[in-house]
Amino acid sequence: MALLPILEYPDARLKRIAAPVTEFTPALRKLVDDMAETMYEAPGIGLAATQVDVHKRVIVIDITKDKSDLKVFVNPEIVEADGEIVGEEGCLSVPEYYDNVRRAAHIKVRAQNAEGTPFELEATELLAVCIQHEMDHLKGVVFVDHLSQLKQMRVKTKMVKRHREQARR
Ligand code: GNR
Ligand code: NI
Repeated sequence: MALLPILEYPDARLKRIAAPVTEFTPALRKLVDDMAETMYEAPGIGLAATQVDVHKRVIVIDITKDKSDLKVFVNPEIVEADGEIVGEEGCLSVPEYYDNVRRAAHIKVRAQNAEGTPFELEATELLAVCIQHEMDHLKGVVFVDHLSQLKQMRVKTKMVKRHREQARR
């Protein structure tokens, strides 16, 4: 297993569109393992391959406190969505910034696991929010892209400052 570096906003690579996974190989298993380790270490409740500069449709999620329910979604598609929920989101690619985002309250997702076996899952609340947040990453969308232009400018300024300070250390 290995920890993978996480891209930070406004890195242009976070805008890339992930390609569908076509081959379920040991390399895919390793990617999933490394992404899970990276998510747990961060710590975060989800991670999209885009965030570790791998532009494939792969997501890992575990919203439990005790790391007891790792969910892997390969080639996820939302097949049903209804209702609205507004919740505060954060992102490992936008450290130390949190803001409210509107999402569908209830979704049905169709995906494959790391072995390629298809499954469907219904989700509400935090799990639904997290799946939508991760699926946005696969489309090159970061949660701050849902905020006003003014807020986006402020977040960019804050991140550029953060990266400048990191470079001086
Ligand atoms: O760790 C994370 N927490 C979180 C909280 C509210 C809504 C979404 C998330 S996902 C985030 C990890 C991350 O950046 N995934 O892409
Ligand atoms: Ni994120």
